[in-house]
Amino acid sequence: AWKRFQAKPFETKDDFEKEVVRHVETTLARSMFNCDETAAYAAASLAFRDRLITEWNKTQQRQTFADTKRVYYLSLEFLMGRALDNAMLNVGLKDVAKDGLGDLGFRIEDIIEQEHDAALGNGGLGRLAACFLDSLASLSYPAWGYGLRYRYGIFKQEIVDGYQVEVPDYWLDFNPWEFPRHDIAVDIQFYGNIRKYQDDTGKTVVVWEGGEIVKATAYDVPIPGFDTPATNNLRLWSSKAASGEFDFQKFNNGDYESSVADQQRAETISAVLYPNDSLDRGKELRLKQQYFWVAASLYDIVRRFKKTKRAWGEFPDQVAIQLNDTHPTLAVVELQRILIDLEGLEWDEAWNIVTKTFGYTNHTVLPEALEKWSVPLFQNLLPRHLSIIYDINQTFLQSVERKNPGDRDLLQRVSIIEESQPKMVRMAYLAIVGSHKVNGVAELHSDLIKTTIFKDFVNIFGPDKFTNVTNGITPRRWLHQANPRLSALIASKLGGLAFLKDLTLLNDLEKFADDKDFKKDWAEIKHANKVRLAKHIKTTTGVTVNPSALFDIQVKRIHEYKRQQMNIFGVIHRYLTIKAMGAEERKKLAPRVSIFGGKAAPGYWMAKTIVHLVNSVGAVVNNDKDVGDLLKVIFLEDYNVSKAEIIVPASDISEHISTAGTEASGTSNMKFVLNGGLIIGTCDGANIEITREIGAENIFLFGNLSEDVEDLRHAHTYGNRDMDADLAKVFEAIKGNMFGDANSFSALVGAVENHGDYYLVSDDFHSYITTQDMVDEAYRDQDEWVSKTIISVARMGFFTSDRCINEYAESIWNIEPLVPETEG
Ligand code: DL6
Repeated sequence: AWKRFQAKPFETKDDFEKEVVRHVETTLARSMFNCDETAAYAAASLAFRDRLITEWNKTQQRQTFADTKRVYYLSLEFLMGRALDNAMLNVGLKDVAKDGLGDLGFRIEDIIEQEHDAALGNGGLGRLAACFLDSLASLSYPAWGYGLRYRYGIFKQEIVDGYQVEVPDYWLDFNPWEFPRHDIAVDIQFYGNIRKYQDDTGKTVVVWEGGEIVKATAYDVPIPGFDTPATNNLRLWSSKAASGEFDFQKFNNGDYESSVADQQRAETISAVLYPNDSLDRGKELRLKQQYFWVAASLYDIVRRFKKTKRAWGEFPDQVAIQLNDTHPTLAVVELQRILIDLEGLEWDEAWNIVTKTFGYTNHTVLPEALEKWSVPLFQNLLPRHLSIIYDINQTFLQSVERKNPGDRDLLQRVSIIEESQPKMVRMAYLAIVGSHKVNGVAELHSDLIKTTIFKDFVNIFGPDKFTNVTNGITPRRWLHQANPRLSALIASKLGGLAFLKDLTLLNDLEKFADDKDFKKDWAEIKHANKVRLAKHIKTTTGVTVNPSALFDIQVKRIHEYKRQQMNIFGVIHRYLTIKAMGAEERKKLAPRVSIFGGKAAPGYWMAKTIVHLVNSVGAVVNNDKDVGDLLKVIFLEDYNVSKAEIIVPASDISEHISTAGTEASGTSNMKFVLNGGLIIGTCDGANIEITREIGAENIFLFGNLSEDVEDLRHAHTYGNRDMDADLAKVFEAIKGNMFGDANSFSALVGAVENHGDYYLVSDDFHSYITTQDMVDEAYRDQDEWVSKTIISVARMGFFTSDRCINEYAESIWNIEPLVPETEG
């Protein structure tokens, strides 16, 4: 009977309007007479959230009844961006919402703009997780994401006098997209001691007792699939004091401050996202976050499994858990602890279940990013887990020893415990030993991890344990949402939006690469996107840029390995070249706008110096009347997902210029090409596969190859070396205070001149600037350029995150989609 009363999702404009009005008047307790854009955003979001929750409930019921295997994606970062636009598009009701909001007196664009980005991530790793959630739902895979509900996401970046200043990102003031689940709370233990005793049967029992308890409460975020009712769940944990309240005794005694201390200490755990994307600092709070999150998630996963009343041996048939980098590796230990300490399984049986359950994705070869935790810190915070890690290590090393008798070096190299002072737990090794599959995120990267950092493990476990899943991006957000006009133009030629779910259909666009009318429309859309970005630049920086100039964009986290310093040195070289040119020569130059954006980790001084140099160069160049429109240099403040949606569709060329072998994959390279921009890049990460797919004639590759990097570095250290002549002139200009006090930039120059040039800036500089000249040359032939961009888009089908998810599902998780009956 209850089915008759089930909520019915709105489908029409009138029903949508009714829902908006209902939410304004009841949920928000406001009158429609004073409904401003903030309230309209809130009400529209709540209307869509209700709609998603109805489908979310059905999806969960369907999965429970089907009793099917689920995948759990454990990621400390989910860089989701905005939800309203995405929800409207994924359920196919954006036009309905647009008309409905129009009737109520609002422009949909203004309403979308009200939303605060959910910025629970640093960069590539977190955004990949967000794309994966979209694909998992769109493909109807039974899947959950598990993460932390940070009160403060990645900091907001302000540029003050050319310097980066960090401002807290308090994004939770009003978040209509989350559902607090006060009924789902888990007690998480820290510190304490372990006690061993023998039970009546003589079996050794270990108990972890004492210490402190913190409560994890769940907040659910519905994840709508595109063009399917399937709606998955992202569960984010928030920390609270276990008692839930402050200490009344202390309060009554007038000790107000310390009465809330426990509560505050507990809440600190989920308070902030650590802002480092490629550096491990080994802080206790970070380890606390990691354990808090994996323990709560595993409790939830195990509870769900136990409801099925299956035998433990069936756990890996019902549950796949993917470790997004090493951050959730403690889950391996926690599951082993649950099985042996709480469920009474024997070690080997438990370990067999654990290793069949987990898969581990590596996202970097940078040594400074590989997590290690000091043993004393571990011992204090998680004593039982440390003892289990020792047991895992012992069993593992014994098996290595059996196969490689007497090779003590090998044992030391692969030990999960590093014999340093203090001893350290190597989390990547623990993740490898505890998983049945390990994957890198692009072909070159997956090859490199097998031949460098994880080489010994390939010999021990055999090559089959190591695999590659090249990254991808969701075309729903990164084409349809970010570039609606291009998506519509493509749809008009391909007979609809089916390409958004099968991106290889883009192939058919290739036949329009020489179609005059199509090319005109294509170019007009690019120009309109550049006009939109130019407006954004004007509003945020005050600088006027010419939308007909070549837009050259590098937006990503600021890091020496990504080489924004090489880009700005190249810009200075261009500036000096222009200054030295006569009027006739200048006429031949394509005007260029060099656009940078990205955050530097707050403690990463070199990266902050790069930001400062870009701004200082901009201050000089943009005010040099002699140069005018020929060159402008822009730094866009506070790069984030919603800004990327404006920036990415507006590029002519984008830069992906990491030192070969350092960028695991990159994903913005894919976004830019999919939006009709060409790229200049090194033979690194996914650039290599992009080249293979779109053709070498459609990409500007330059620089040394990864196999030469080691020799070059060796030569820097031990040989005589001449600085690239053009780069030397750039350095002279910097040292001559052309861009302000040279001392501010001496570390950047010194890193190349005197400190080994680890990132090979000088080695690659000549080929970089000559390739940039080729870009100028190619851009002059607009007709040919537009054809290249169309052909490139047509060949980007491989880089959808749907393809990645299907690969993970088949080769790592062994799960099947559970397609709702309403779908084909
Ligand atoms: O796999 C997603 C993304 C890759 O595309 C980037 O190349 C890689 O740098 C990034 N890795 C991280 C984590 N650590 N580091 N460095 O964000 O992952």
